[in-house]
Amino acid sequence: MRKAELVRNTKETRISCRVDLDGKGDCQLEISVPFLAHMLELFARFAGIDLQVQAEGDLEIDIHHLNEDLGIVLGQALSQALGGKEGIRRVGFAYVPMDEALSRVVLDLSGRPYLVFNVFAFQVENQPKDYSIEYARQFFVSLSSHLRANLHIDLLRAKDFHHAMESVFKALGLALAMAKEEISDRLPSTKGRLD
Ligand SMILES: [Mn+2]
Repeated sequence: MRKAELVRNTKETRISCRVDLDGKGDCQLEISVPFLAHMLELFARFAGIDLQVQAEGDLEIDIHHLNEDLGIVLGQALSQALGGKEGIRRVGFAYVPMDEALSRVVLDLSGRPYLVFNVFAFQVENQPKDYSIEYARQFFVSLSSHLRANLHIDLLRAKDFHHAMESVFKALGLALAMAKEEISDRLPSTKGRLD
């Protein structure tokens, strides 16, 4: 059963998360950053994982803590659900467009956290006040660190911010769908462990 359940409460945020890697992409998200909830719903659907998240935090300051901590909790939950990673493909990649925007995400569930994030504010227009390219970068720093994954995110072209972010989160989901697939009975490492 590739499932995990996590609760993380701090003085800044309160987050609970349940994930089923072999689900159907069903989501129940109560996240007080609606834009990020929308992106995580797309991610889960494209990844084929069931995701339940309840998250609230000190938004009277700004979304910084909740955004970062959501990346931490989601990364930890996915990592826990992946377990020993026996039999998975381990690497996944995807290109996903959204109208004029096109993103490529390449993911290796290697146990070695490393983020390459080639998404830049100058590439997009219509950045909303409540989210930004920099917030997205901080979310993916947390996610890659706690998923212990090598994550390369490239926004190849775009104009509209919302389209750009949708293409990134969908491509991440599709890359994870490929990487988490169980294709053998062996650990996908010549080293003998993935941590
Ligand atoms: Mn949308």
